[in-house]
This record gives sequence, structure tokens and C-alpha cells, in this order.
Amino acid sequence: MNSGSCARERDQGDAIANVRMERVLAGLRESPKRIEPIWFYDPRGSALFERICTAPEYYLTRTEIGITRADAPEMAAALGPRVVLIEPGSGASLKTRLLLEALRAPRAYVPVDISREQLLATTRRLRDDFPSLQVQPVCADFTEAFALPTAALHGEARRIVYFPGSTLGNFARSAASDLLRRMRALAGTRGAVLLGVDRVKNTAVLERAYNDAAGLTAAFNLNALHHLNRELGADFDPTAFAHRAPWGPEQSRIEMHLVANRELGFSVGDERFEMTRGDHLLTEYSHKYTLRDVADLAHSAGLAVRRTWSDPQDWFSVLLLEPT
Ligand code: AVI
Repeated sequence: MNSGSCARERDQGDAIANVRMERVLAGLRESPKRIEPIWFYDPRGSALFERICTAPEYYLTRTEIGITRADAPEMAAALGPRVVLIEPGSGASLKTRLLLEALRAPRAYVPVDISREQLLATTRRLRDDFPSLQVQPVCADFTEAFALPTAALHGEARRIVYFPGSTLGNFARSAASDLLRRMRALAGTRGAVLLGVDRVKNTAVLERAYNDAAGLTAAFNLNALHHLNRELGADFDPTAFAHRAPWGPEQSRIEMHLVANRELGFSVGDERFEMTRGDHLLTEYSHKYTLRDVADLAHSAGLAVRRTWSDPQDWFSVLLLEPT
């Protein structure tokens, strides 16, 4: 590598850091102040999220795994043979393995993740465990446009976009609709989207899932401040904030907040912000859906619900969506 390319890489790195800083500042200038959920996820935040997924109160992961375990053969039959499975925000999911095991002669698996380390680790493990499967990782932020590897686009294989985990719920309605629309485009006219969503249910069950007794979700929420302090040189005092995650029935969502427990100030970049006791930072939405909501959302993105698989309590559903 010569000094010219080093300088270019440094300039690109600076440009990305500036964009990140500007997005954080824009969120903090809003009312209420907003921090994007991507700030939960540094290595500590990712480890906390893994622990949340097995917390007794957080029913989502084990319920979706249960559905996948029970219904993967039916899902595989509905998807058809020799598919290319594309998974935006892939992580290291057990659900994907259950699906891959059930699929008939899948052509390729394309995990898409922003974390290069996570992506490489997943790719290595899957190549070991599924030696005949082509694993073609894409390192990208799936909320932005990204290109598929040409091998995944070639041939007649049906493309299936797999989006489990109720991650769609973390997007506001219009952003969720845009994301589904992009997934439809990625799948193509003969393809499909296999989507996992969390269902509307008893408020106490929902609020418990985001206020676990061990304090994992609280630590996960506060981790956004530690992450911002380290990455952007902010000076939040995390001890001055408390985790709150109330259910909002009008918007059908859990809203994660960090509430100031005293009057305080903090700086990000050159900007100074003040909060009074009781003010909050909004860190995440987690929308919950009725089947009617999902059908409407899918419809807004040019997709129709073809199949639905749910657990016996109807707490979570996996839906097969196809272009209308
Ligand atoms: C990633 N996402 C689907 C999780 C959720 O349930 O909305 C993130 C999470 N936030 C708090 N606990 C888990």
C-alpha cells in the first residue's frame, strides 16, 4: 500500500466519522432527543443482546426458534428447492441453521452484516457445518442499498430474503415499508420474503420482556452512552440515566428510553446539550403487530402474505410474503 492510498483511506475514514457524528447530532437536536439503536451494538452490547435472547422474560427468540423447529419442513416446501437464501443483519442465528437444514439443496446462503468479524465467524462456521453450501458473505449496512454477489444473481435459483427476529419492528412504519420494498426488489419477481414478527399481546408480558429482572436490557440500553463516549468522545454520565421501556398502545410499540434522573449536560463534538430531570432520550422502537398490520405493511411494499406460521399462543409469527 502506498502513501497515496493510505491518505485516501484516512480521508474516507474521516468522512465516515463526520457523517456518523452529524447523524448523532441531528438526533440529539430533535425533541425528544434520539439516539439510533445501532449505538447499542459494540462487542459488549452484542454480548448483552445474546444474553437478552436467552433471558426468561424475553420470549421472542425462543418462540421463533420453536416455530422454526416445528414448521421448517413446511417452510422449506413452500420456498421450493435450490433457493438462494439472503439474510440481512445475519448475526449468528440458530434459526438460520434450522432453516438451512430443512431446505432442499439450497444453492447459496448470503449473510449480510455490518460487522466484518461477525460475518467472517458465521461464514467459517457455516462452511464447516454445511460443506456443500456456497456461503457468500456481504459486508454491508442492510438499511442502505447493497449489491448481491454475482453468483447469487445468476441462474434460475429463487431468491428468498430471510428477515427473522422481529427486527422489522425496530423501524418506524414508513421506514419498515421502504425496507420491505427493497427486500422485494432484492428477491425479484419470482422470489419471496420470509419474515419474523412479534405479535401484539398482553401489556405485562411485553413490558417484562424489555424490563428483565437481571437488568440485561437496562445495561444494553445504557451501553449506547458508553459506546458514544468511546467512539465519538462524548461525555455522557451513564449513572445519571435510568432505563425505561413502556408499552405505547397508540403506536403499538415498546419505546426504549433513557431518562435523566437529575438536571444534567453533556457534549458531543463541539455541541453542548442540557436535560432536566425526567427528560428522556429515545433509543429504540420495537413495534408489535397484529396479522392485519403485517398484511397492510406488506401490501404497502407490494407484497402479499401467502403463508403464516405461529406458536400455539400466537405470540410470534413467521410469514411468507410474495410480490403481488
Ligand atoms: C433486535 N430487536 C428485534 C430487539 C427487539 O426486541 O426489538 C432489540 C432489543 N431491544 C431490547 N431488547 C431487545
